[in-house]
Amino acid sequence: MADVYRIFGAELSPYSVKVRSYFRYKRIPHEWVPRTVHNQTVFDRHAKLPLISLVLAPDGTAMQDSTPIIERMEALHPEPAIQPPDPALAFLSALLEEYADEWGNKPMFHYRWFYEPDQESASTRLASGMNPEATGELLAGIREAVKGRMIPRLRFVGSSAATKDQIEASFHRQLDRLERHLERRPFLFGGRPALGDFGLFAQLYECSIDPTPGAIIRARAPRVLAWIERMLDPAAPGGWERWDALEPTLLPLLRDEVAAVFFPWTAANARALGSGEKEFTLELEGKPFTQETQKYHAKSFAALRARYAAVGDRSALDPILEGAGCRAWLAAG
Ligand SMILES: N[C@@H](CCC(=O)N[C@@H](CS)C(=O)NCC(=O)O)C(=O)O
Repeated sequence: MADVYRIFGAELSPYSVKVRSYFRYKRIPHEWVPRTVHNQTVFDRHAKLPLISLVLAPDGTAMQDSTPIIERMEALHPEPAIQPPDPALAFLSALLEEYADEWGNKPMFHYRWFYEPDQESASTRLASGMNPEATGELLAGIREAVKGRMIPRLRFVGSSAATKDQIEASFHRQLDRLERHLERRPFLFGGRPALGDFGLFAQLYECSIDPTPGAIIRARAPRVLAWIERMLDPAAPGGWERWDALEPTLLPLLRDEVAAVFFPWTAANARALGSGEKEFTLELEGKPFTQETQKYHAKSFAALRARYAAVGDRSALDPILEGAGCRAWLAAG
């Protein structure tokens, strides 16, 4: 048994990188274990789901799913805090994490598996990551198998020729809003990283290491790129900011992405799941957006609503959510 936490993950897995940055920030002794064919047995023994990351604690406890992993570790390692002390800002940070995990994953997955140069690049890195000794024809075969598995999964995130413009417009908007916001601060809520930073950076880090979205980030969002690099091993040089300082550039991200895209999509997914529909369509940017209903997302959305309901005094939070067009989505039955 190891005497430090072991994070089984991959450089190409946003949720793994998110957990790794969290452990680094907290200075929790850990070992990053690239998931390969060589650790299949130990992985299968501990993983309930075939998903990375998998964290094994020194006492053998296995943890999966990045948000609950972070929540559990927070109880043991509360310092440095990853949530602003202001409950309104702490909720916004959790909201941005949810947006990133559930919607921010779409552009990431879309760019990686929709365009050929990205397919080639990602499948090569995934194949050799899982099979470090494979070369030549063996590696080529594994790479084809990876593509054969991942490309059809585009439909799970709703990416298709019909929806690519909506997904890409959202990516550009997200980058532009973030670029403005990060002009004046190193992290989303000021001088130190919050939960929202860990979630959001991880999806964008993956974009930054893929050819097509990486070129877009380099061309139009240098501050976002610098923040992504900071978030790989974050330090906490400064303090938290107040809402009135954050508002001018954080509100546009909440309004134009979280309220305009993420919540309508979330609500449509939850409705479809409730009525047992396998697929749902909603209008985004004046065009239909169709995708398969996602179970996991409805669960995490319910957790977000419960978090909202648990905020004791919402007198500061509600006007912010109202102004951003987010409140009705959280409060509704
Ligand atoms: N909600 C989970 C998602 C984990 C997840 O989707 N992991 C992906 C990689 S990023 C995975 O392991 N996919 C299975 C596969 O590719 O076989 C979390 O936050 O950890």
